Amino acid sequence: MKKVLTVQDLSCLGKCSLTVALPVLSAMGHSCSVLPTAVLSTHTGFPSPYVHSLTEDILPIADHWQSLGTSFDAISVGYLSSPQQSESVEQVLSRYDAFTVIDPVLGDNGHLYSGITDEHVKAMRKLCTKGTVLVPNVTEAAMLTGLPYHQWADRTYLDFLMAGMLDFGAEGVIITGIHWDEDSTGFVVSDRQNGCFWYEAPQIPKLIHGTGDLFTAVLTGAMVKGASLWDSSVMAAQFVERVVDHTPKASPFGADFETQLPWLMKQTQRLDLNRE
Ligand code: PXL
Repeated sequence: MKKVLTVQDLSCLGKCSLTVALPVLSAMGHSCSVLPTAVLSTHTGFPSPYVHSLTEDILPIADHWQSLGTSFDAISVGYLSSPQQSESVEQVLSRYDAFTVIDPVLGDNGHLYSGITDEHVKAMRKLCTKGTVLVPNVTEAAMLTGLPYHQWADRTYLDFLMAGMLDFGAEGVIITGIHWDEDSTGFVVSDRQNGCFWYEAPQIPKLIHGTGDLFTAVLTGAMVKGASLWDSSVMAAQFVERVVDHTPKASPFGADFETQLPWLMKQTQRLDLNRE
């Protein structure tokens, strides 16, 4: 079993972050540990959530783990509730020789999430230099690279976004949530050896919270098993497509991903068989 640590918030209602990463990584057969960055009553897509940041708790938790001689094969980092947390998370990452996936959670659809400041964006730029793989959406890639946000992506624009993201030094970058046109969505992947690959699928017009977190969880779970960046991204995208398809309507309460865990387990078994 691979050991995976996931660093992100616990939003108590409205499935996202830890409440989706844990079940997904467990279903993929990984032993999962958590480092919560904050406890929120709901994610910040609901009005006025109660937010309790765990900024002061991150390092004491990591110190205890260090005294136990822990190790992780992979670490995934998601939502941080303050810019100061990026310093502590950076320190945690430096203690482990682990494959690191960073989803620089900052915003979507051209806007920062409620509570995310310019200082937070700056701190996230620094943290991004520590990732093996970065998984921003188009909005986050624009914020991080300082390029303007374009709702409709063309390949020249995405080439610029991708080049800017690769400048942070990661081995691979996936830019998610691309709107190619009214009817199609997808992502672009680039790793330094194999160049750029584009993925396109029919757009399902439903805004559902937490789909980016589901994508990153599956991607991390597949990559830590040794699957390529491209194969892992396709598996993650297909899982999210199925989940959105099986969620009855747009909802801030999150996606009905639970119904698709058997599919994910079957795909994971195929991955394991291919690698034997
Ligand atoms: O799904 C991204 C996310 C994670 N965590 C919190 C959020 C959001 C997006 O709104 O508010 C707390």
